[in-house]
Amino acid sequence: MKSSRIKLTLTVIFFALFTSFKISAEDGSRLWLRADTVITPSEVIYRDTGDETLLLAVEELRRYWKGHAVRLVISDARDIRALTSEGFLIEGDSRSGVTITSSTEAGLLYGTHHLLRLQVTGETGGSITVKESPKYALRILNHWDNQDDSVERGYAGSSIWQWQSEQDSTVIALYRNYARANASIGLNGTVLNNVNASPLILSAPILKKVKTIADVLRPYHIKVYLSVNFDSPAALGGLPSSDPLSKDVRQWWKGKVKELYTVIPDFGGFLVKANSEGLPGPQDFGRTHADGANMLAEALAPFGGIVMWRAFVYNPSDEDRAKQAVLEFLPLDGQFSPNVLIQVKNGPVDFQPREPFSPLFGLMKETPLMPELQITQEYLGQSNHLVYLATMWKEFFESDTYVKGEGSSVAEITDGSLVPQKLTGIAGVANTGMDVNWCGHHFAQANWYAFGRLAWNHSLTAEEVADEWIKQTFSNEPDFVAQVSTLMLESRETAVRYMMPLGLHHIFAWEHHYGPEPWTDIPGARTDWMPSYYHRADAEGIGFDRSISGGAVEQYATPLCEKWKDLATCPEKFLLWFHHVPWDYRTKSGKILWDELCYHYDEGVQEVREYQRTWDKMEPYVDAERFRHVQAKLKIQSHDAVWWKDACLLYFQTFSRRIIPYEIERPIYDLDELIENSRPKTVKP
Ligand code: GCV
Repeated sequence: MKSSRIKLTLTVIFFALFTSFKISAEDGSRLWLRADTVITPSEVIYRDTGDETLLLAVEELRRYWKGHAVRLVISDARDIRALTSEGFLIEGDSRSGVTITSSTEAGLLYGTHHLLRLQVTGETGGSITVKESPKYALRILNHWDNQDDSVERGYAGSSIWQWQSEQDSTVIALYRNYARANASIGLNGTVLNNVNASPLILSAPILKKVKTIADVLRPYHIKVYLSVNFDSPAALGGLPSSDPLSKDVRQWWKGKVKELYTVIPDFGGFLVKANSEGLPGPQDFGRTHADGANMLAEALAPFGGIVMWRAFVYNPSDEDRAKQAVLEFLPLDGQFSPNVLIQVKNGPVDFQPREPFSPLFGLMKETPLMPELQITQEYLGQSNHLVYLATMWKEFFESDTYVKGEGSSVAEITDGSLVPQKLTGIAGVANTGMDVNWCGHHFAQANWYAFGRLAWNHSLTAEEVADEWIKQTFSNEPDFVAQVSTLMLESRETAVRYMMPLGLHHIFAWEHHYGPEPWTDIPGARTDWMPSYYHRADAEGIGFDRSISGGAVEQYATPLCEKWKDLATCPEKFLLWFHHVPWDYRTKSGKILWDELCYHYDEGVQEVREYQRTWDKMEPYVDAERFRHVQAKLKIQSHDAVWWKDACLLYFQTFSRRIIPYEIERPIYDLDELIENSRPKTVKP
């Protein structure tokens, strides 16, 4: 038996046990769903139509609701009609009874989870009135899982779909737990496989497995989607080409889609990465992204399916990589079929610890855009660093694009509230795997949680989401909540400080994206994968000058473009993103740039050490197992922060030729040794 299978079996046994009686071990497998089952279930009043989603809501309430009776009502009364079909109204009082009303069973399930969340977080004391609809219609996880069970940029073990194993009761139970977790945070879709898709995903044996997954997820109101390889007609179907304008190719896709809907009647649609990082696409046949997307859209439309076509495209060329998505997609605005969304990463490069928003948001006015966020921490310490991403996502949602005047935030543009959209959606690259705690780091669960909560309601604050998560996952103890919440809320800025302060970006080891390698320059490899392409350090200064005429800054609307173009008004968090800045440039603090950089790196290091001290004080509030696990991870993070600081400062010092301006701590590592080894020998993740 493979070790992941053994782990899976143990996890499932664990799940089975905790639903029947309280156990004290805490390995994180229960996620934020840790409420104890009630001994005497409350009354749940509902009309039994046999609907599976409704019955799930009933079961949740019977198991976990501690208040008076709950009534579940399907209604299309006027106040309910004002909600979207997944919306709900909760009214009542936990002592005299609560009613959850929605126009659909899915809404009742979401309302149920909302009510239970209020109970665990201690907010069901008085009368309750909550009326909610999700901000985005499609709230989807993207799994970068491969059929061999590996996960691209996955740091929590092998694929939870367990493609290589039989889908026995153990595997099915795991799917169920996954679906329940997603439903509890308001998600409603999942793309099962990697965007670097194998054509085999559409082969009959795999579709059989996909059907099983879809059947398990359906009652939880989670639709299944697949990433497809654009060359499937040739690679899988044996056609001479995959040209989207070929009649045979179109027919092949129609046949395949029909086959899919025969087995999965509510199949969601396709996610496509095309003509990107070496993958096939319509441009291989002299066609456009619109030709490719519309061909698939035509096949899916009769069944209500959609296409999510990714805008993550760049080619090795003289054009700045940050500009390329706009150059390729803006000319196609208005040419996409109504059931196509363009899925756009939050920033114009690639999920960096900090990026300005992608300028496609706002520029593409005739096409629904679906933000793509990355929950898995590819560039943020993977599953070793504690980095709470809600603050980063809030920064993105709240970014003002100015395309409709001041107050045109990315969130309001994409959710259809400012500019009506035919479709609205948001995607998050999942961080789940077969690790017993699902995400590798207990605190990485918070990012899965936060993605769901913000996809449902992006106007929640990062703090509100953190508090909810802490209370459900760990403890309601006010001191614990306050201290851990502060730590989480600062953690992203800390990571920016010790990794890439002041707008630096993409200076990672180019293969694994874990640690710093600002020096890497591999002859013959793509320049736009090399750190030197991004930091451009030289004797004069550092940073990527995107403020030149025709530079990436010009893809932003007035007044952002002018503000960011001018070194004096560019926010310092984006300084080296948009400008090549002299080492002796005076920053707002009065320090020269070199010193400012040095202090940022050091602050990052000191902050992680502070997190270690804070966490050590939390021992009384946390079970020993999770306490030690987080403590060990923080130790790695603390080492890594020093590694980042030393590697970057010692390397950039070879250009700046200035001294590190403090005595707090001299570099621990040696530059030659760092360059020789991809990571310091002392640290084992
Ligand atoms: C799935 C980055 C990642 C790749 C990823 C790609 C994408 O380049 O490093 O692993 O591929 O983005 O989003 O398509």
